[in-house]
Amino acid sequence: MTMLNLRGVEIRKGALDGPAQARLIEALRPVLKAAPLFTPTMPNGKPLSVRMTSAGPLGWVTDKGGYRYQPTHPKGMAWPAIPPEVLDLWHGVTGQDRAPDCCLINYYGEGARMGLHQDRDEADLNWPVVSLSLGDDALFRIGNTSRGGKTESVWLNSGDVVVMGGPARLIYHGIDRIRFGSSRLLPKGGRLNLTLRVAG
Ligand code: MD3
Ligand code: FE
Repeated sequence: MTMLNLRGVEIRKGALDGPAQARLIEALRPVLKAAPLFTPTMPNGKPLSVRMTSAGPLGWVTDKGGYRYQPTHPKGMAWPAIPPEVLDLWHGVTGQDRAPDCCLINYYGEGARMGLHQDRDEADLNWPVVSLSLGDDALFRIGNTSRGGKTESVWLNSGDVVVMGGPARLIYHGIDRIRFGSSRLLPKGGRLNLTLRVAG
């Protein structure tokens, strides 16, 4: 495994091998069945290109009511539990005893992207965020703790883990594009990104 540190954002290239990635996809299958991906909309009504769902006591949603963490899927049911394989990843990477209460699942189909933003909807911003990339390659952009200024980009591949802690926790970041069809991990192509957080 090779490690890269960009502005305090720790990128663990190849943290999960092929079989471990396949096991995670299997573990996520019932989660996606219980809590189907939906298309979130910005508070202004504009849809995001990324589809989302969550696992755990809290999930992140955005709609005309704004951005927030809530205990239910937009269709009304509780989010499914975070699979043990995913919790193991969090504990292994962070060394924290406390479990995350949110696993946000982002799905990038062809042409999907995520604009530069900060993650600051969590109650305590001192907890780290752990991200796992599965499927197609994605061009990840890292900026600064305030808007504007120079940015740096790095390709994230399937099996890469990103850890954001300390001052890097408040860095602007986004996904410019994916290389649709670059991986065969997901039968329909695209990219799944899991972000693990202590949100509540
Ligand atoms: C750097 N997701 O869900 S994951 C998000 O690939 C999000 O779907 C992207 O940004 C994705 O909020 C990027 C890597 C990541 C996640 C959170 C961060 C990088 C971060 C928080 C602070 C700094
Ligand atoms: Fe983010």
